Amino acid sequence: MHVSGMELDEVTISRAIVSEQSRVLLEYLDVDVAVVGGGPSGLTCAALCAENGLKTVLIERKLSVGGGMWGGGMMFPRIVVQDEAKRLLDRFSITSTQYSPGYHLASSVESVAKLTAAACDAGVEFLMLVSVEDVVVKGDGRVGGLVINWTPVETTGLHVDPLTLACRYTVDATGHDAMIAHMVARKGGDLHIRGERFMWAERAEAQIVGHTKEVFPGLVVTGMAANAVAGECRMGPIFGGMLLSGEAAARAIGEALR
Ligand code: 48F
Repeated sequence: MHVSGMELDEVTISRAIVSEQSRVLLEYLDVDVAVVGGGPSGLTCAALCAENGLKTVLIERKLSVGGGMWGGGMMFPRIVVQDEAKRLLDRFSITSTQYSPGYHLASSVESVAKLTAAACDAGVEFLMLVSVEDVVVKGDGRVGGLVINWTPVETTGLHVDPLTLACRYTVDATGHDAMIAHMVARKGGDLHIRGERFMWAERAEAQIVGHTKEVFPGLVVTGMAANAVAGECRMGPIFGGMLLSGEAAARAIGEALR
């Protein structure tokens, strides 16, 4: 096959991919912010950190970002956002319509796409199919790095040692499981995880920004991870709190690193 009279060489294609991603991986082994989890809160946080000029990497264990947003509510690909967060839909150019006063409807597919596009435009780098399996905590008592491995290594149980990256701040955006917070607590870090509570959308949404904070030196929690650590309720397919929490996490890190 000829494109513009040029012969395509498979090895050149391979070399381009491997050399560029190797360069990116080397460059991003030392970052300002490592966001773990590419759901709505993680994408929002990463996009805003990068917009603030911070070198930001987003680590996602799956093949695609978006987390629990794609599925909307029970696979109906629509999400609801309340008045308080409507400005964030607008900020990311996500189309919405008012369903009834205070309830704004958006497509979950468009929401994931536009949050992801904003993160890309801001300069976030993505490590896909990579799982965080542990944290680095040294004498200063801070989470100063993350231990990463390919997700298929984890899922197949292969005995392959991981690699490590350094970060000034880690964001636990891993959703309901609050994976990073659990890693810290399990290994003896002074972090008490209260565990997520019942469905109560009004309460969960009202409290989530308050729960978005540095819960252990160097570790900020956002999204459902923030509510899980705080012993707060869940909210189902209303997503305003996820966007507001991602924004609050980026703000907290920006202030801490200023
Ligand atoms: O679950 P998720 O979408 O987190 P979120 O931003 O949003 C929660 C909502 O989707 C929904 C809700 C809102 O009403 O309740 O559930 O808090 O996205 C979490 C992402 O983290 C990835 C996971 O694959 C998902 O995409 N993840 C989880 N553990 C790891 C990870 C890990 N150890 N390493 C890398 N990525």
